[in-house]
Parts: sequence; structure tokens; C-alpha cells
Amino acid sequence: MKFSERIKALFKRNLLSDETFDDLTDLLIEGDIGASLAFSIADELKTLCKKEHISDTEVAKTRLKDLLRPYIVTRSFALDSKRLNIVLILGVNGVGKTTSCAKLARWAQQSQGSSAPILAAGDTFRAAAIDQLKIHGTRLGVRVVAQQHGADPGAVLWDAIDAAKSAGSDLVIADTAGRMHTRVDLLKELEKLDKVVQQKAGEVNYRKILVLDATTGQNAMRQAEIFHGAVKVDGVIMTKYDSASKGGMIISIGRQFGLPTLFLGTGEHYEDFQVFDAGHYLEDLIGI
Ligand SMILES: Nc1nc2c(ncn2[C@@H]2O[C@H](COP(=O)(O)OP(=O)(O)OP(=O)(O)O)[C@@H](O)[C@H]2O)c(=O)[nH]1
Ligand SMILES: [Mg+2]
Repeated sequence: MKFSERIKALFKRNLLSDETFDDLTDLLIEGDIGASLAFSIADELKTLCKKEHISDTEVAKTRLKDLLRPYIVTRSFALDSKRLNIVLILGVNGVGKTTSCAKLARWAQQSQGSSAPILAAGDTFRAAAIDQLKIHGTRLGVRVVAQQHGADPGAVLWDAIDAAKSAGSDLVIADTAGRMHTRVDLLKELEKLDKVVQQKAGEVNYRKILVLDATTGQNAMRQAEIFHGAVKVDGVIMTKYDSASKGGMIISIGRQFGLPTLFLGTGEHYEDFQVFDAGHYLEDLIGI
């Protein structure tokens, strides 16, 4: 059952009973909101409902939404129109990095007026990764800068930046190899790549986005901790949000690491990609 449906079922019961709020705590924990926040939110809601004699479930849900709202970190992700924008897409294997690169390029074209985004095939590790990105490029009519399998990702990115400059392009989106957050050597490599791009900081608008799979729950928290610890990411794309039965991780990520969720991936198609909106997110989560 979807999280929102379970909230709905919960609030159908006697709102002012202690049991309802105990169950709400459990539900919030299961929904990946994090135990300590779950306890305090359920407690605050209980106090509020009792004090204000709230018995209308819709009112209670709105109060819950208001209580959760301050914990969500948002940040607008607009392209800098005066500088070249470089976006590095990071994350562990299979979370949806390459798909998100393509979706982001399409978004930039359609919503930011980006005339000629460039995709950089920075995953030189997995054999099929370059072709996969090229297929997206062809479908979207977006140029892909690539080298051969096994090439240095920093060199690929450097090439893409040069290509963007000579073509007058405003955006480079770089795919990277999926690296397990437990592999120290791969993270070191990522730190190196980051340093390469940092050299251009100032003249370019450099952003790092961590891709997290919404269905992986608490494991995603660990990934955020490691990646953010290694290279200081600017925000998150939460993918597979369409198949997640819970979405409280967005709140946990913001609360624990101060990381904003920038986009939601909601399917396998290019258009299944939305700028994150805290209000919509909470309404969907709680079922308002
Ligand atoms: N349902 C759903 N599927 C998604 C979403 N984003 C990506 N996928 C699917 O997830 C799978 C993996 O996506 P990729 O983009 O290849 O993931 P990746 O992180 O680049 O994978 P590696 O390069 O192997 O590390 C593909 O089948 C995608 O279609 C999403 O938002 N929703
Ligand atoms: Mg990939």
C-alpha cells in the first residue's frame, strides 16, 4: 500500500487516541523519515490535535504537512546564463545516473532555453556506458562528447568543456561510472575528477548532483553521507520515485545533510522528470 493510503487509513480511526499517534510514529519510521523525527513529529501532532480538538482527518493531515515542511530543503536549480554550466552526475551503480543525464539535458532544453547542451561520457569504466549515452544523445538531438572505453574521465570532461566553449554551448552534463560507496579507490578517483573541474571553478558554474534511488531507503542515506563527504554535492535527484512506496528519505536527506532534492525521476521516459516541489511532494506523501 502506498504511504499516503496508509496515512489515510490511519487517520480514519479515532484521531485523538494515543494508539493512532503510536501507529503514526511507526508509519513515519517505515516511510524513511528517520526515527527521532518520526517520534517528535507524531508527538507534536498529537499535542496539537488534542489542544485544538481536531477531529477532522483532513485538518490533521494539513497540520502534519505543516509540521514536516520545515525539514525539507529545497534549492532552485537554474542555469547560470552568463557562464558555462557544468553538472557532474554521481551515484552508485544502477540508480539512474545515465537516464538522469538525458532527462536533465531535455529539461535544460525545454525549461531553461539551453540551446546546445553537451553530454560528456564520463563513465569510461563500464563497456556499454558510452553507447548508452550516445543513444540518448541521438534520441534527444544532443551532442555527446566521448573517448574510448577505459579513458580518463577527467580528460573526457576536459574535452567536453572545450567543445562547449568552442560551440558556445551553455551546459555540459557529465555522466560518471557507478561506484560503490564502499570502494575507497573509486571514491579517490572521484575526488580527483572533482579537483580537475574545480580548477575551472570561477569561470564556470560547477554543480554536483547525487543520484539516489528512492526505493533503496536507508542505504541511500549511507550513500549520501559518503559521496557528500568525499566531494560536497549540491543536491539530489531522487529517481524511481514512481515505484517507491515511501518517500520520507527526501526529508531525512535534507535534515541530516542539508541536501536539497532538486529533481524527481518518476519513470523511464525523458518526460518522467520533475523539478522538486516541496508542497506537491508533501501533499502526495500524506495524501492531501
Ligand atoms: N521507474 C524508473 N526507472 C528509472 C528511473 N530512472 C532510471 N530508471 C531505470 O533504471 C535503470 C538504470 O538506469 P541507468 O540510468 O542506466 O542507471 P545508472 O546509474 O547509469 O547505472 P550504471 O551506469 O550501471 O551505474 C534503467 O532501466 C532505467 O530505465 C526512474 O525515475 N523511474
Ligand atoms: Mg550509467
